[in-house]
Amino acid sequence: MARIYLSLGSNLGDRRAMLRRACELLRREGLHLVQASSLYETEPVGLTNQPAFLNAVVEFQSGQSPLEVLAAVQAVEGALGRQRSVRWGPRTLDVDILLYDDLQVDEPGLRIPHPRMHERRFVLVPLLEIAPNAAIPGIGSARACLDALDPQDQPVRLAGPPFC
Ligand code: GSY
Repeated sequence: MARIYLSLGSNLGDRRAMLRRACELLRREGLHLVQASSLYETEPVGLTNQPAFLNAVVEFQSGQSPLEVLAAVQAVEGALGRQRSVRWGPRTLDVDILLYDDLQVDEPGLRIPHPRMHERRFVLVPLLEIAPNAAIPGIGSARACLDALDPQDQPVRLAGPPFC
């Protein structure tokens, strides 16, 4: 069984319900929930002129391969009506595969670890809440990555842990 960390984000519609439902649907796709972080409200990164996000990180275990996990994630995003007309823009649901054991994957459509996770406070804060010793293969300790970021736009904890 692999240990898999997913990042969930939403900034359109009923954001909290969206993330909880995503968690439920991921379980139905055969991913076994191990633990979930708190729910955080975070300032948008990238395109800043858009609504605030809700973000969380969830740890799952699964015997599925990375590509099978990607298919499960995409099925859940599709089921929850992910709409993205603008790159970096608002979305009902975004699920990113952060870590899959200590594997490094670089295939069309799938890079693990997620290539920008080490510079995203909205990922690192919830990740470290449930995995304080997390390491990002090829980069180093997640804690050191967080400590290296500018201390601005701190995520605000809204609920949990766990949020789902
Ligand atoms: O890649 C995830 C989507 N996303 C987010 C997000 O989930 N949270 C925040 N705070 N900013 C974001 N910008 C993008 S793109």
